[in-house]
Order: sequence, then C-alpha cells, then structure tokens
Amino acid sequence: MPTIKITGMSCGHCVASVTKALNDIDGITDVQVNLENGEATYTETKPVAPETITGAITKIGFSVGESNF
Ligand SMILES: [Cu+2]
Repeated sequence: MPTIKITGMSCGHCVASVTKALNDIDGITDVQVNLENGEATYTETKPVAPETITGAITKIGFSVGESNF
C-alpha cells in the first residue's frame, strides 16, 4: 500500500484537510491519515503521478517527506 510521509499536521483539522485533498484526486480511494506518525496511506484505482499527490498536499500547506508512492 502506498505510504506518504507528511509533515506539518498538528490536529484533527489537518488530518481532515489532508484526507479530503487526497480523496479528491481522481484515482485515489480509501485514504487513511495517521496524525501520530504523520503518514497517509491510500489505494490507487488507477495510476496517479507522485507529483499530483505531492502537489495536492503542498497546495494546502503541508510538506511531503520520504514517501513510497
Ligand atoms: Cu491542524
């Protein structure tokens, strides 16, 4: 399962924002965001470019670290 490292999340609102941003990407479903370890996992229903995912997260103010897209 793809796992993204996200830095900058500090509360449930951040988790909700990241979850929505990822779910809104065409081809991504089953998004799970973990605040404690700063990770998000998801399922791809079709190939999604890493830049699309990184862009969606940085656009709302968070940073993406070492990830396994
Ligand atoms: Cu927050």
